[in-house]
Order: sequence, then structure tokens, then C-alpha cells
Amino acid sequence: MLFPVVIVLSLVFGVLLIIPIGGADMPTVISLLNSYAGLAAVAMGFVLENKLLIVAGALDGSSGLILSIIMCRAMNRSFTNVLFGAFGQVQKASAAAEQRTHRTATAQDAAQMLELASRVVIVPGYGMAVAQAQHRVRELYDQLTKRGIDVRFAIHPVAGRMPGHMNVLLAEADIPYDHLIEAEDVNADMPQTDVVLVVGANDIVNPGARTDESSPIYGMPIIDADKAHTVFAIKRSMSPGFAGIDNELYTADNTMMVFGDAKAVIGDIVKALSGGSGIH
Ligand code: TAP
Repeated sequence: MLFPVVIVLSLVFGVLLIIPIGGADMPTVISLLNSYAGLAAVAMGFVLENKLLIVAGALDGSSGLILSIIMCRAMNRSFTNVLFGAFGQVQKASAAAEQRTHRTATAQDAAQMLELASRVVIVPGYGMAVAQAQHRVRELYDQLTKRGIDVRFAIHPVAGRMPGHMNVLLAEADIPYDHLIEAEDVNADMPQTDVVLVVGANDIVNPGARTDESSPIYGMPIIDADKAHTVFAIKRSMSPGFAGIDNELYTADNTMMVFGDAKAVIGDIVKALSGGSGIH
């Protein structure tokens, strides 16, 4: 008699557990649900007195939980904030930031600066995934390396929306793996970098994470793009990223915004470069 009631209660419990979690935290939720499945297997193992089920379930349960916690740490957010953070979440740019001005550039301007550079760092983010621009990025990489320019990719652990998101996309485009550099290593060379090309990234290059204690991402390690000589940031507008906050990188003196869809803009840069001014 109680069985259907338990099923209904479990369904309600499952739904209530998931609805407070923000949509973009989905990867954390998936690994947490994996962990719950492992715990359920452990319970079943005890009921059936099956040691294999207990051990396999415990492995699944603990690894899922550890992965969820690591993902939260990389975002510098507490576990409870991810689990209940979507309640009353407001994602809005502040009025103060709207008054700050930014400089714009065209794809042709970016191509000219890239062609003159010796060291280039490309910072891919969620926007590259949305635009599916990885193959254009590969073409750009080919154009630049052909000219003897040192091109590296700065990979942030939480760029995009799932662990390893950028690695997967760049591997799909056959970018050599040894050119993907982790944030802390690439940051050491940032002051010697001529041009940083930010491709649809926002929070992972926000200098506010270093300086603004009131920022929700304060303390999150970032890619120090602002320390390079020149920054070109490709995105469609001045809208904020996942954290819903302004990014002072976009209004910095050494930054130029190239507005547009990442795939189209990188395509235009490649086109300009393949026309070739023959500087390198
Ligand atoms: P975001 O901060 O989300 O910024 C992405 C930017 O891409 C946006 O500002 C958007 O600006 C731009 N964009 C979107 N579509 C585009 C397109 N078609 N062409 C060009 N630009 C486009 O991304 P991020 O810097 O990669 O940071 C990731 C964020 O996600 C972090 O806050 C992280 O904590 C969070 N997060 C990560 C994970 C994992 S595990 N990776 C999981 C959950 C949450 P426009 O709209 O103006 O174009």
C-alpha cells in the first residue's frame, strides 16, 4: 500500500531538489545526481547483500561528490550557493558601468594588430561554444603560426559550461594539445604578450575577481588578459556573462571590443589575414 506513496514522494522530492539550481549549474547537478545514483546502488547492495554493488556504488557516490565540490571550488562558490543559488538571482549590469566607455575595433583592425604581434594568446570562453567558432579559430591559428607568430590558448578550468569544455572544442578543431596552457602558467607570461584575443569569454577574464571584494566572483582565479599590451574582445554586446556582473576589462585603455558573433568575426579576421599584408 505504501509503495505508490513512496514513489510519489520520491518524485516530488527529486523535483524540489533540482528546481532551486540555476540552469547554467547543470554540469554540477549532473555530477551530483551521478553521486546520488551511486548512493542508491550502495543501499541496494546492502539490501541484496551484494558486495560488488556496495563497492561500485560507493566509488560512484564519492567520485561524483568530489567532482561536484571541485567544480564549485573552481568557480569560487560554495556548494550551498550552487544548490540553492538560483532563488532570487538577479543578473543585471550596474548603472555605473553603463556610463563607462569602451573602444571598438573592426575585424580588419584586429587582423592588422595580430599580424604585427610576436606573441598571441587566445582566450576561448562560453561564446566560442555558442558560436561553434572552434574551426574558424583553428584557421586563425594556422594563419598566425604560418607567419612565425607564437600562438597559445589560455584554458580556464571553468570556461564554458562544463569541465573541459574548451579542451573538447579545441581538440575537435585539431589544435595541438601542447598549445593549450593552464591559467596560472599563461598568466606568468601575460606582461610579455603582445595581443590577447578574447573569444566569447567574460567572467574568466574579469579583473574584478582580483580587486572587487563585493564581486560575486571575488577570489576566483582568472586569466590576466588585462596585463597584456593589447586586448581584442569578441562578443556580441556589452551584456554580462554567467555571473551577471560588469567586466572592467572591456572598458580598459588597452582593450578594444570587436562586436559580433564569434564565428563571423574570426572568419573576417582570417579573411583579412589571408589577403596578407606580408609583414611577417
Ligand atoms: P561567460 O562569463 O558566461 O561569458 C560568455 C560571453 O560570451 C558572454 O558575455 C556573451 O556576451 C558571449 N557570447 C555568447 N554568445 C556569443 C556568440 N555567439 N559570439 C560571441 N560571443 C558570444 O563565459 P566564460 O567567460 O567562459 O565563463 C564561464 C562562466 O560559467 C563562469 O562564470 C563559470 O563560473 C560559469 N560556469 C562554468 C561551469 C563549468 S564547469 N565550466 C559550470 C557552471 C557555470 P554577448 O551576449 O554580449 O555576446
